[in-house]
This record gives sequence, C-alpha cells and structure tokens, in this order.
Amino acid sequence: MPQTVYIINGPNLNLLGTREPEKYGRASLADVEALCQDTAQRHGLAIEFRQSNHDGDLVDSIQEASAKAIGIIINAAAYTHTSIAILDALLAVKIPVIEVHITNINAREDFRQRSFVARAATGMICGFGIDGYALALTGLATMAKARKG
Ligand code: CA2
Repeated sequence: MPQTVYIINGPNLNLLGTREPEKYGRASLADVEALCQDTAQRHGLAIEFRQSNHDGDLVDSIQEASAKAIGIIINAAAYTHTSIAILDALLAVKIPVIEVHITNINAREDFRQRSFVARAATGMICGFGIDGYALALTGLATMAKARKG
C-alpha cells in the first residue's frame, strides 16, 4: 500500500482557470489534481485531493489526514490569512505540513502577507504557479525517505 499525502485546497480554488488567468494561470483545479497524481506516482505515493469553500470542511480534512497520511499539502486560499480554526487543526497534527500558494503572497497586498497557516507549516512554497504543488510533493517524498533511512 503506498503512503498517502492529503492535498487540501481552500475557497474559490474550484474556479482556477476560469478567471484572473494573469494571476492564477490557465490550469484548472482538475489539472492541478492530474499534476499531483502524476508527481505522487513517480515518488511511489498516493494522494487524497480535496477542495472546499467551507473552513469546517477543511478542518475535517486536516483531522482525517492526521490519522491517515504521511503529510499534508495545503493551499488554504483566503483562509490562510484569517482562519484560527485551520491553524489550530494544523497545530494538532504530527505529520509535516507544506503550505503552498500559486502566487507569491509576500509580493501582494499587505493582508496577504500574514499567514496563520505558516505558524504550523514545516515549509512553504509560493510564487511558482501550480508547479508549487509538485515541488511540495517532491519535498514530502524526500522527507519520508529520510525518515525511513
Ligand atoms: O496564491 C494563492 O494560491 C492564494 O492562496 C490564492 C487565493 C488568495 O486568496 C491567497 O491570498 C493566495 C485565492 C484563490 C482564489 O482563486 C481563484 C482563481 C481563479 C479565479 C478566482 C479565484
């Protein structure tokens, strides 16, 4: 049985590829899932890919991942900058958490430069477009291998 990584996406990311292509690119969320599936397979990992517009659902996914996964990749979208509930859920997990953003949030509006998720994250990747998800998976695969020795 391959080890599983949960990839959790927050509000409005279901609209990826339909609007604001200059910021978020032309790929859809289904394209992101396909990229993650392909990358995970190359590393011998399985993925559970989730998206929700509701922070309680995202908390449920984080708690589920905590019991079933070797790592979490999370793009909490706008909840990154507002949700203590998501931060508390992430602080309660013992597996590595990689925060991903399509855009470079540090080069955007002031309110996007504060991330609550970052306080619980092992690492953060932003500004690489959707490739950030593949980079995060590769990072988690490297960590998992190092742990196995
Ligand atoms: O850069 C990222 O990945 C963000 O997490 C995207 C969020 C934004 O609130 C964060 O500050 C940075 C926005 C996700 C909404 O995505 C859309 C994509 C296409 C059309 C409309 C929304």
